[in-house]
Amino acid sequence: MTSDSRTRKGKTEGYDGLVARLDTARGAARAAIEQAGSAAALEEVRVRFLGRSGELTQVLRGLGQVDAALRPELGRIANEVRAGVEGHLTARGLRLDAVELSRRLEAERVDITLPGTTPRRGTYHPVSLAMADVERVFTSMGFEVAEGPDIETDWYNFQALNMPRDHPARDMQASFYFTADVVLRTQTSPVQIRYMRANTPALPVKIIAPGRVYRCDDDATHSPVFHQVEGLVVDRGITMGDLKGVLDVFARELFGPTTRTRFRPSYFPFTEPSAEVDVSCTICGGSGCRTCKNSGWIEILGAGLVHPQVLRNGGYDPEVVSGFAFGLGIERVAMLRYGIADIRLLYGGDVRFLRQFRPAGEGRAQA
Ligand code: 2U9
Repeated sequence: MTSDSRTRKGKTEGYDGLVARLDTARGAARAAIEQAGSAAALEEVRVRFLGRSGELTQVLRGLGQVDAALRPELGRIANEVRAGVEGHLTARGLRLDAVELSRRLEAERVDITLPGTTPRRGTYHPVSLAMADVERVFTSMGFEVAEGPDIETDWYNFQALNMPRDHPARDMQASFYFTADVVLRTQTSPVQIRYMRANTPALPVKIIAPGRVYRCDDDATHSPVFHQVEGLVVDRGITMGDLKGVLDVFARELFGPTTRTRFRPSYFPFTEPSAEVDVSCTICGGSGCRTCKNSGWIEILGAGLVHPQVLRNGGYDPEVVSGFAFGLGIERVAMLRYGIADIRLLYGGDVRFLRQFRPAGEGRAQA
């Protein structure tokens, strides 16, 4: 036997042996694939046969030993086996996925016939409801909403409104001071001063200033923190008649179309003349009851024509323009509207009280 024929024979045996090994590997792979019961097990099978040191890969490595003439045929067979194994792996994988999906669908089945849990809805605070109502009425008459800081300087809160440091009117607004010059605003009037100074000489000024105010007061009808809406109109030729017209519309819109108003003379340092404004009793309509203390009237607003010096402090010339202003406490509106006797109920945080008011976005309050 020549060395050449020995080599040739070896290579020929290599060919047959490799074909046999391919066939065995194909059968073994098919059996292992069918037995794999999970995606992880299937992956192990893939590595075992097709991985870097897998059985099929080993056989393919042996290809180099084979007679060059036989190599293409052997390569074709090897590729066919590999493609077959890959096809089996894919098909088995898809079946396992389907089985897993139906297992999960079964395990996670939702009983859609069960009644759901209704989310508990919040309610608006009665002060927010009253505030929104008051804002709605004035904005419908063309008023713009202006805002400003809760912490004010003494000048904006008092001096610009004709209340110098020793003025007795300051006693009616016992205040929280940070320093001699910095104070928690006792009314929203500084917002209107700021607005005028920022916009002068533009006309008309027609704004409401809603917001939180602070006074050193605490009893059944006074809270140290409460809410006001103040209004200001400045233009050429504004009169007390304009003020009466606006507040009449306001009262009817807020308390109903039969509501009447009554103006009584009063005094405020920032308005001249000044008035206290009553509405016919919202409970008895004017015949007299407990709420109106048998007078038929309920005081709801303060108002007047803006004092010339206050106009000047806002940057407007009182020889050219005039204005009216008014103010009301929102807690008082809420208490009247919902029959609340003690202001402290509004700030006690008792949900049994608060839940009585209408849920967000629903009809009127159930007072
Ligand atoms: C400027 C000029 C004048 C606002 C006004 C009142 C009368 C008033 C009270 C009502 C109940 C305060 O919450 S309350 O205690 N307010 O009586 N407020 S006139 O006058 C202004 C405001 C701004 C520049």
